[in-house]
Amino acid sequence: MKLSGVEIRWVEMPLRSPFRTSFGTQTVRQLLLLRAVTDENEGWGECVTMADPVYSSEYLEGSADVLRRFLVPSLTGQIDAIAVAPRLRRFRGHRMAKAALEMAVLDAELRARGVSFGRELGAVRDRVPCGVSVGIMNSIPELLDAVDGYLAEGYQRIKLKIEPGWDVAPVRAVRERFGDILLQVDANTAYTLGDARHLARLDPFDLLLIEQPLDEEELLAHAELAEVVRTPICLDESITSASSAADAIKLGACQIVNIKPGRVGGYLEARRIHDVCAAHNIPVWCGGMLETGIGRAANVALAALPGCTLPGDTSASDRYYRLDVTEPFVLEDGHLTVPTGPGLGVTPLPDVLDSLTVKTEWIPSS
Ligand code: OSB
Ligand code: MG
Repeated sequence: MKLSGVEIRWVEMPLRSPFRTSFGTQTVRQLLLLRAVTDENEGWGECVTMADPVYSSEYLEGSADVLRRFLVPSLTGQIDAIAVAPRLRRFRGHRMAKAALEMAVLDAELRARGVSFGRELGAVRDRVPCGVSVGIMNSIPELLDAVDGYLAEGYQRIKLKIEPGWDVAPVRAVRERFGDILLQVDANTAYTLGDARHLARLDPFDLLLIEQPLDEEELLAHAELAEVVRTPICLDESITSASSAADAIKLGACQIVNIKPGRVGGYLEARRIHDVCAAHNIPVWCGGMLETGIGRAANVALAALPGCTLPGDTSASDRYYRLDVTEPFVLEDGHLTVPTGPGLGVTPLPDVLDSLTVKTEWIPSS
């Protein structure tokens, strides 16, 4: 396959409600959609960087810049998806930008071959159970209302964003009000090892896991924290590759892994992390970055792998957006259906995509 170039679209999607985490409040999801044009087919990719470098060091304009100046121009001559990461390896970091480019090339290739993402990645289910990530709220009653609504819609697992000052009380309130639901928390690095005793106060609430309590570089501290708290530790930000996942497991820094394809450089590396974790009996689940229907299609395929034994942050389109760029993903009986068409199995609706696009740029690959 030969790549002629990539069209980057700056897309702005108003969120239905503000999403507050320990790293800030999102009201509009600004992201890049990539359209790879090859001699065989077109393929779509989604770059999950946030506008600001607050979740990880990557950010939207940085991704656009590295794609324009270094990544896309490296994909000259014959190229297939498996060769993308090796070609881009000499450029350090920028995993989300690399992931988006590999995704677009993989989609083009799979569409040409008539193979779906699910089949290519090794999906073993035709639908996946879904969880929902609930942001920090202004008050406990407001939180209980939000959780109540999501449970009524059928979500099978609730994840609460926490930070110092918003942890034990909201967890207790949700546990007391809703009883025996699947419940977990995500701190997005908001704590230090000095908070270990405080975090152990979450133990009585039988959480499935606590996600990324400490800084992304603090693997040893996570292992020490695991000696103090009973709640299983799950890593998100710290896991950037199959090799870092293997290290974290060996160190005892995590008992569960959140896999986000963007964070780890692509869906092919995401599958390797899945395999490493499966070999160590470490449960994994598919995380989310407030994706559009493009990223969601691929995430739902990943979530259908055999080792994804916990519900993921793969919520329906209407949890995020009034208008998605694809036909909406709709929750049915707490599940989303894994697309079966070639490649992602979905494409952006041209008029909707145009209405959400604020800028377009064509990057030739040579
Ligand atoms: O830490 O999992 C996270 C969203 C943006 C950045 C980081 C995270 C999240 C979420 C939302 O928790 C997951 C989703 O529903 O897409
Ligand atoms: Mg997280």
